[in-house]
Amino acid sequence: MAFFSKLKDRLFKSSSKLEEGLDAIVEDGGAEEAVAAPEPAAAPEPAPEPQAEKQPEPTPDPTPAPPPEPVVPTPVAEPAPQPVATPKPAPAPATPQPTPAPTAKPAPAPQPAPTPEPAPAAKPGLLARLTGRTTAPTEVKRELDDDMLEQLEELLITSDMGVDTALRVTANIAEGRMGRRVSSREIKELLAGEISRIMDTVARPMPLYPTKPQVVLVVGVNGSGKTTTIGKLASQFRNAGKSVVIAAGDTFRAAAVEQLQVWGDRAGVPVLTAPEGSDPASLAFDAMTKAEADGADLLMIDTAGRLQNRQDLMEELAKIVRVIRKKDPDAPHNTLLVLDATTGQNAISQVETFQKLADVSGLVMTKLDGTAKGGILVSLADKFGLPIHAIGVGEQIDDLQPFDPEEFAAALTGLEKG
Ligand SMILES: Nc1nc2c(ncn2[C@@H]2O[C@H](COP(=O)(O)OP(=O)(O)OP(=O)(O)O)[C@@H](O)[C@H]2O)c(=O)[nH]1
Ligand SMILES: [Mg+2]
Repeated sequence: MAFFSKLKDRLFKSSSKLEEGLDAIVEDGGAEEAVAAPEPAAAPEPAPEPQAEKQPEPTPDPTPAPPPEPVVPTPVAEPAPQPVATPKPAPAPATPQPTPAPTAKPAPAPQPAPTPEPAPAAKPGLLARLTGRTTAPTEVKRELDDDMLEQLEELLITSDMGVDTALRVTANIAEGRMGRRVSSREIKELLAGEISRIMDTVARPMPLYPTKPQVVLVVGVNGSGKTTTIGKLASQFRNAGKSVVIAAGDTFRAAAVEQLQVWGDRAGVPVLTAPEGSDPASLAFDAMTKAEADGADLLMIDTAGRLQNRQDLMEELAKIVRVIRKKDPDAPHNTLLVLDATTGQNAISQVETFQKLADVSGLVMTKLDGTAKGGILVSLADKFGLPIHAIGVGEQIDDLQPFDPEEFAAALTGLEKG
């Protein structure tokens, strides 16, 4: 319950955009029908006649949005040690509960003025409206045809799902259903099913190994959320009973060290620093030595944000990796690439670039709150298959959640569970 409503709440921009788009597609060319017993597939009908003047019927779900609930921090990975190189299976997420209709129904898309020709199908609805009784609930359905599929593809592409993924998802939805009349809820369910199928294989928490210290190198372009994510992760690992050390490998900016120290204080984790402008690789080496001496479970190394076109910075990252390997040839044991969801399709080229430079082992997608580009995650999962360890849904310490494909798909499509 808590998890789903929070994600839905946070993903509001994405979901409302997709949700509204899907509703509009079904409305556009759809016709209101009485909600009947499950229809037999494909009752081929002539082009649906515009019906007598209709007021958009309010759907009977004016449930107010639930109040924001306190965050339940869920460790991204389980503390129990695992044999090296065996990724842990996902820990059971805080059992999400179906949450009823958190959003108001968006206004239906404007419809062309219909001709006042009474359609036979409208009878019960019309009667009900005249008598003020709503004995026969109705819903809009549209025939799944090429036009509708094209609109669906476009919508998915604008939600940053990427052309290839959008085409494949749409084709899967179409398969065996052409000519069938579908409601917007059905389309949302089909879409959510496709999305969660793609995402299922990549939803994996960061694996933990018995190695001490397990070195976690955190990389990404400027401002993607590396430092914040380290703070959040350190806090979760610490709560799960791990001893954590953070190395402020961003020696590029003095403010970066201060920022990390603030996060270290919040998480209750020591932060190792070096003077501004000093060599981050030698800081990383010193941090390894210290973490070893302290018997720390995890060493998280923050790095300076780098532009993909800054060759010197990119080389610096490679040097950090070389140097820590002198201490432990298997390090870093995890290389997390932090991506900002608001950058949309640009995330694709970031993954490609960082994969060349470092052995990226998993992704964290930040800023999924407040973006209309949540579809990028589907595109990344489809294209690279890299594990998605966690998602950032806010700036606070608890705003990092394990990635749950079903919840994500439901939140993204605006599917109301329950
Ligand atoms: N809304 C939201 N903001 C986030 C999230 N994660 C990080 N931020 C914000 O994004 C901004 C940049 O985050 P940082 O953690 O400093 O990013 P960084 O990658 O370390 O940046 P550089 O060190 O400059 O490369 C900060 O204002 C964070 O509060 C998130 O999940 N949601
Ligand atoms: Mg930073």
